[in-house]
Amino acid sequence: MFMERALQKGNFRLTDYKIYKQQIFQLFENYKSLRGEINDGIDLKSLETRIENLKNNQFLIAVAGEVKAGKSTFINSLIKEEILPTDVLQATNALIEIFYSKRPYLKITYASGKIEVIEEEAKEILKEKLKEVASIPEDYRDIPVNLIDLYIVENGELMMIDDDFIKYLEERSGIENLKELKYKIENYAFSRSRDNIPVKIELGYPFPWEFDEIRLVDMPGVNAIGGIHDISFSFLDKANAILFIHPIKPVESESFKRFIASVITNKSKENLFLILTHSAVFLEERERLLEEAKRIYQNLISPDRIFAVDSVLKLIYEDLKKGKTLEEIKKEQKQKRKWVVYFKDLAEEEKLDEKEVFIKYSGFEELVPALENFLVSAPFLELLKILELIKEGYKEQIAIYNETIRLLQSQKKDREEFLAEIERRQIGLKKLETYCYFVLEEAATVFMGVDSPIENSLDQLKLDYYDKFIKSADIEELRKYYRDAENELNVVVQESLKNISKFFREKLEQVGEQFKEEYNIQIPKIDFSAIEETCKRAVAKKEEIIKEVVESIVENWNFLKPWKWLKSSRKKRVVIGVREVLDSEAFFKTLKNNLIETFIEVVEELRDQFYRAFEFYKKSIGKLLNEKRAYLENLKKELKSNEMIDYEILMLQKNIALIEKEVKTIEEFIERLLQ
Ligand SMILES: Nc1nc2c(ncn2[C@@H]2O[C@H](COP(=O)(O)OP(=O)(O)OP(=O)(O)O)[C@@H](O)[C@H]2O)c(=O)[nH]1
Ligand SMILES: [Mg+2]
Repeated sequence: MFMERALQKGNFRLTDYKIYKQQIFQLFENYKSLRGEINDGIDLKSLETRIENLKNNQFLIAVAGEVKAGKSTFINSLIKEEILPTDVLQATNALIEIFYSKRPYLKITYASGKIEVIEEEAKEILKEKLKEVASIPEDYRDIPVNLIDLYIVENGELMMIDDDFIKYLEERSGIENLKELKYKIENYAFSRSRDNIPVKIELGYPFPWEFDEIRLVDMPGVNAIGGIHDISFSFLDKANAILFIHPIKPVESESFKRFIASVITNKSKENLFLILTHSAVFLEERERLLEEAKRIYQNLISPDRIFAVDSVLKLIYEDLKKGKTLEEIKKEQKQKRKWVVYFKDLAEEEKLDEKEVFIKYSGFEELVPALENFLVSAPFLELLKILELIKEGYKEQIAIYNETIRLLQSQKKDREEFLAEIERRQIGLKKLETYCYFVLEEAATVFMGVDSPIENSLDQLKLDYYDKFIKSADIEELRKYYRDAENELNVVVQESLKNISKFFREKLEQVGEQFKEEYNIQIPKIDFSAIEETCKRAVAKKEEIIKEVVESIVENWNFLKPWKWLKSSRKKRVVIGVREVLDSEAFFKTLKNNLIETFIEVVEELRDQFYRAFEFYKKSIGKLLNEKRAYLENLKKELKSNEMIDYEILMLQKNIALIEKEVKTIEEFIERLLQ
């Protein structure tokens, strides 16, 4: 496709995207009014949905990485506001969503359901509050606070810490000798309750990063041994971009490898960036380390997705832009002090001005455009597709008007001749309809049945994932594979629909030539993209069911209470006593089996849905042909005076002129986008 190719070299910025988006809304309004009641083959409903989706489009950026990698500092430097607390340990279950809001506010949802909202407060107050609820005192760094919190979320307050519980914590966290820290565990656990464990933190702030469509998520740190929690997983799964933050030294990162291998889905890998932070600390080695990272990870992530940055330099740059002097910055914050001193010297050496040196060495000048380009290239492609569709509609409108003009002219010349002409076309259409049914029959034998490509893909998928489910070593892997399977199912559906459309399109084109000569009729345009959308939606019903299942797993993805999951989302009741509950192996086995069963059911039902969607093609084509026949029938019935005919022709020509002007605008627009 030329569009995809043109977009690859793209250099799209979010600001351009916003402008173009606005323009396309206007073009669509024009299209709707010009089109009027005429059916140009473009499915207006489906086009409208696509426009709506563009309107509501949001970009979700997930920022993940190990504890203390510099996630919060990175986000602050990106949004140009030091609002997230840094240098405090982010509570393991508390992820913070940040988005643009004219009025600052902070909303905290606790496990008990209690909601706290702070509005219209100064930055410092929001920051303090965030620190209070979303972080864990450094003292508790050596105990598995996340597991304790999770237990309380599920079971309510802990009344007593016994040996069994400590043993359980040891097993789950991989931390040894927790017994010695019993007092600390007690101190922590007794201070926690559902009322003070946050499950969702949302921060709206008027940060001066221009893009109100962006939502950033500051994720709790992942660690090398364990993976991530389910809330984090669901965010990663939804994210348009995932930024994995890692200090530039040492470049080799076990957590990153594990993150790719068994945490994120295959689909999410396509959205992954590796951001190496603290690059000012190793300024001399920076290039070498960056190259090394590109080499080490070459099989995991494309080199143009790896960046070296220094968030603190970027923060100093933003301070300077806000009018602060280096002296002031130096005094204000200890952590910036030495960089101010060092880079001031460097600026003199390199004859750069103050601002230049900080932004240059921050690395953000490379990262931000690349990130923006990545985020908006998919919506840009959608913009182009919509423009092409509208253009196609217009072209069809012009064809219809021209056909009508010709008919009107012949009506004026010789009425007998005119009637004969219409009848000929009607016969042609009737034949066309019969022919379409032949095509449909042919399609049915190609696309349905035991040996069809769809059946083969579905069977293969079932086999592949059966194997993966069986072999997965822990719940995390199982979760990833289940999502992978779901995504792949989706791909099978989309590919198959595309193939069916292609089949019809080619067949109809062939036959179109023939009919044009013989009957002087144009085959009506069929909006295959809309048919595909509709079918996808019909099939997607199945997908929602998949989602429900996954969500019920996610929600109850808790080793402490496996029976809850088994009861709530499966019909089968598995009774496991409290003791056995801690026997996670048994739980894992049961979970695996249930998952496999569910998956196979899902595939089977999807198949049915898919065949039903196929019927839809039949209906759509039949409907179009009928409409066209009725239109000719009407022309035949109406008796018109010559003046009336002249007037109508004039109006039609006027319409054509208007449409042609609009087509030209669209063509210029497309050209600009592809530049
Ligand atoms: N020089 C330099 N220091 C950085 C950079 N990024 C973070 N830091 C420092 O590293 C420390 C930890 O940064 P945070 O942003 O709190 O790290 P985090 O990943 O959010 O940590 P957790 O939320 O606890 O997992 C802070 O003292 C930051 O000032 C960087 O790019 N360059
Ligand atoms: Mg943090």
